[in-house]
Amino acid sequence: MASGPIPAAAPSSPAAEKELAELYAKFGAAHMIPLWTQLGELMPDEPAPRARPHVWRWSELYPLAQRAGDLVPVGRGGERRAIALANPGLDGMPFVTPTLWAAIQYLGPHEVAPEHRHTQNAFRFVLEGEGVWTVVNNDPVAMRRGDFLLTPGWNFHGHQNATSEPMAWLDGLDIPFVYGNDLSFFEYGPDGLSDTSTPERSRAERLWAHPGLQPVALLGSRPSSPLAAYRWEHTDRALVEQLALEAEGHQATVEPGHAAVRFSNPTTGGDVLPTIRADFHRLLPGAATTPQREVGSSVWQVFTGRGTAVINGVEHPVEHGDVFVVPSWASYEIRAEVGLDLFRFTDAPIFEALHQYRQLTLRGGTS
Ligand code: GTQ
Ligand code: FE2
Repeated sequence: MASGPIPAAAPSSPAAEKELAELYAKFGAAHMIPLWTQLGELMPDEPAPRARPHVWRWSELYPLAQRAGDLVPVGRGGERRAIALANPGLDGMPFVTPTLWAAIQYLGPHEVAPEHRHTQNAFRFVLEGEGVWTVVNNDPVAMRRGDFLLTPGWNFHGHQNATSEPMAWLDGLDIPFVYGNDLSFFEYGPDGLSDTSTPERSRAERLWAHPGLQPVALLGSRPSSPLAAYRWEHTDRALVEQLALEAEGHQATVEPGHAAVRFSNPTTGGDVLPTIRADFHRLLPGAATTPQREVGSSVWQVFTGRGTAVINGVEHPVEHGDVFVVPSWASYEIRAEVGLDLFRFTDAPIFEALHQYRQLTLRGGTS
């Protein structure tokens, strides 16, 4: 760490300097560090994240994942052909932010990723393609374009590509949070999948995917959503309706031309996972989000369209599949050039639960 300012009462005579140097040496030997040399670094006036704003281009991510599909087998041990997006500010760790993991996972024709479970919470978001079933807690869940799928911590899960076409998707997990706090437990499941059937609808959806209706046999709040799949047709329809209602003069959108939905846990109305928030945004051509800052970090993926992510005043053009990261307290704003659909996930539930959450709307611009 950089050393901070010398305290006002620092002595100046050569003898005093020598005594002071000896004191610092003894601090070091005794594994002690004085606060006054660290204050600016440890307790900045406002968040000074090491994570950097960054954009990963789908046009670069996908071909590299494809190449991994050709060269690297998937199976027991490595478990997944998942390639993490590594934030350039995080010392070469495979972390997109200090709390979040984002990876592109690729499964070739008829490949199987074996079952395991871990305390890390996970989701999948499908940019394009179909044909993989993720088996969560013995329940096969189809993965298709635009779907948002959950794998809450400690559920056994594996994936199966039941088709002759490859499929890739975005994984999000709280791996860095669990790693940084030494909370990881992991267990292999049996080889192969517990259920190789390929139903249209999972048991989780048959139980939980009826708007506003909870099965009475299973009432009670749960820390993670029991709804394993949030289908694109529902997300899309909700956004279409918000924009239609806005056009009819009703209050339905976040701001003019910006519709958004939060994926939520039907047993609580809260976030889908204890550590991860996820939502989906639609901007009409020319629309923009209000510039703001929030603590914690977020990761966005462009689903369709084209626009600009302005992060800390820097304009990043983004399009289909591009992933970008907004570090803690960075100012950000999203502008749609053409109609723009975006998926986003954040670590906000962690910081809301700990009463550390803060957000600031910047009406006068992003500077
Ligand atoms: O699909 O089970 O990207 O366990 C990282 C860890 C995916 C998975 C990742 C995992 C998985
Ligand atoms: Fe996993």
